[in-house]
Amino acid sequence: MKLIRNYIDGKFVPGTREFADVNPADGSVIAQVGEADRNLVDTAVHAARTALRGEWGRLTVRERAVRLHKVADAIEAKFDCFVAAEVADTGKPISLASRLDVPRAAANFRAFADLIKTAGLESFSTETPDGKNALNYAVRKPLGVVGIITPWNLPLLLLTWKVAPALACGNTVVVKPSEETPATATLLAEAMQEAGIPAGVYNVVHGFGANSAGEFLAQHPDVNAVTFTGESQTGAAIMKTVASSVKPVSFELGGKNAAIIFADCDFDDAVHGVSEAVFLNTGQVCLCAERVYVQRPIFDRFVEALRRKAENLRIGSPLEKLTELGPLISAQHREKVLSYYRLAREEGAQTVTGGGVPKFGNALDNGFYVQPSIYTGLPELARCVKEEIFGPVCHVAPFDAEEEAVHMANDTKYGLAASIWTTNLKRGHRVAQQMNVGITWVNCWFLRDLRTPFGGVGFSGIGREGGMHSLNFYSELNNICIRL
Ligand code: NAD
Ligand code: 6OD
Repeated sequence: MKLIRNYIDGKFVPGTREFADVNPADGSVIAQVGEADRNLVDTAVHAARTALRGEWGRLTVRERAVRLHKVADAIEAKFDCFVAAEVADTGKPISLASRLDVPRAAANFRAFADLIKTAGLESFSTETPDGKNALNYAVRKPLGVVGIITPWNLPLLLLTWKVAPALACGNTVVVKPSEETPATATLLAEAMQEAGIPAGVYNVVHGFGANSAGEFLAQHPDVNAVTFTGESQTGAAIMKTVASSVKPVSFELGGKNAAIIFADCDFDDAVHGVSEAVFLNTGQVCLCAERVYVQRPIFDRFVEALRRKAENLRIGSPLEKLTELGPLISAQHREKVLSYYRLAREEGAQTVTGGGVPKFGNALDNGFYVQPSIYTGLPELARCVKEEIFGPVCHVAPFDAEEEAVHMANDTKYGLAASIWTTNLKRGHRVAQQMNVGITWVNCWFLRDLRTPFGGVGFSGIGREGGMHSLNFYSELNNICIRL
C-alpha cells in the first residue's frame, strides 16, 4: 500500500501513526498517510524557521519569482499525476480537476511571482515642524513562518492560493492539508524540489484538526501567522488557539450564498449559470449557491429548467471524461447532507428533484454519492435555508420586489458570495452594492481574477486575500521616516 509521507526540511518522512486515505468514489483505501505528532510538527516549524536564515532569505525578489515560476512549470510537467491524485482523493470529475484545480495551482504561483516583482509601496513627503521635509517610505518584510491549514474541497487550488503568496513574500511555510485529501500537498513537495526551493521552505505535516497536526501547528509559538480555509466553527476554534500569542490570522470560511434571478435575465444563461453555482464539485465549493431567489413571473419556468439541468447531470465515475457529478467527500459528509435532505422534508419542503442516493449496480454503490436535489416551499427561517449544507442542493424561493430579494439574500449570518442575474445593468450594480458579502458576481459565478479581493464577512471569514491583499497579509510593513 502506498504511504503518503510528511515533507520536512526537504525530506519525505513517515508519521508516528498512520491513517487511511479513502477514495470517495468507491470507498476503497488508496493509501496510508503518516500522521505527524507534536514532535514532527515542531521539527517542521523549526526547519521552516531555520530556512528563513538560509539561501531562501538571501534571494532577491526577482530570484524568488523565478523559482515560483519553476514551481508552476513543475506542476505543469506533472499535470497528469496531480490530476490523478486529486481525482482519487476527492472523487471530483477528471474534467473538473483538469480544467480548474490543477491549472489554477500553477496559475497561483505565476500570478504571485509576477505581482511581487511589480508591487509598489507608498511613500510620503512630510513637512517637518521647522519647515523642512522628511521622507516616509515603507519596506516589505516576510512575516516569518506561516502555518497554512486547508480543507478538502479544492485541496491543491486552495493550498497553493496561500502557499504562493506566502513564498512570494519571502516566508517559509508549514502546511497541514485536510486529512481527507493529503496526496497533492505531498506531490507538491516533489515539484518544490524540482524547482530548487531550498529545504525547509515548504513543509507538509499530515493529520487531523483538534489534538492533532492542525492544532499543534496553530498553537506553535514559532509560527508567526496562521491562514486557514474551512468551516466557520473550525475558524472559531483556531482563533481561540492563536489568541494568546496574538498571531495575525486570515480566515476563509463557510457560506450560505444566494443567487438572485430577475425576470429580465437572459433565461438560458441564468439557468446554466445557477446550475453550475449549485452543483459544481457536487456542491462542495464555499461559493456555491444554496439559496436561489427567483422573481415570480419566471419562477415556475425557472424551477422546471433547473430541475431538467439537475436530472441531466451525468453522475458517475470521476474517471469518465463525461462525468459531471462525482461523490461527496466521505461517508460522514454524505450522512450530513442526507440529514438535511430529510430535514427539508420534515420542515415542509416540496422535493422538485432528488433527495436520495443514486444506484449504479457496481462498485460506485460503495461510494458516497447523493442525488442532486432541489427543494421549494420552505419558510426563510427553516434550518435548510439558514445552515450551510455543502452538497449538490438548493432551495428555490420566489420574490416580487427587488428590496425583498435583497433583504432575503442578506438575512444570514454568513456573507461570502452572491450572484445576480439580470440584463438591466443599472439594477445589477444597485443590487450588487447592497449585498453584505465579500464577492458579488453579476451574470456570472466563480469567474476569478487572482488580483481581486477574496474573502467574506460575518461567519464567512476575516480579511481578504488575492492580489495586493495577499501580499499585505503575508508581509509586515516597516515604515521608515527620514528627516531630510
Ligand atoms: P474543516 O474546518 O473541517 O477542516 C479544514 C482544515 O482544518 C482541515 O485541514 C482540518 O484538519 C483542520 N482543522 C480542523 N479542526 C482544527 C483545529 N481545531 N485546529 C486546527 N486545524 C483544524 O473544513 P472542511 O470540512 O475541510 O471544508 C469544508 C468547509 O470549508 C465548508 O464550510 C466550506 O464552506 C469551507 N470553505 C471555505 C472556503 C472559502 O474560501 N471561504 C473555501 C473552501 C472551503
Ligand atoms: O478561487 C479562489 O481563489 C478561492 N479561494 C476559491 C474558494 C473556493 C471555495 O471552495
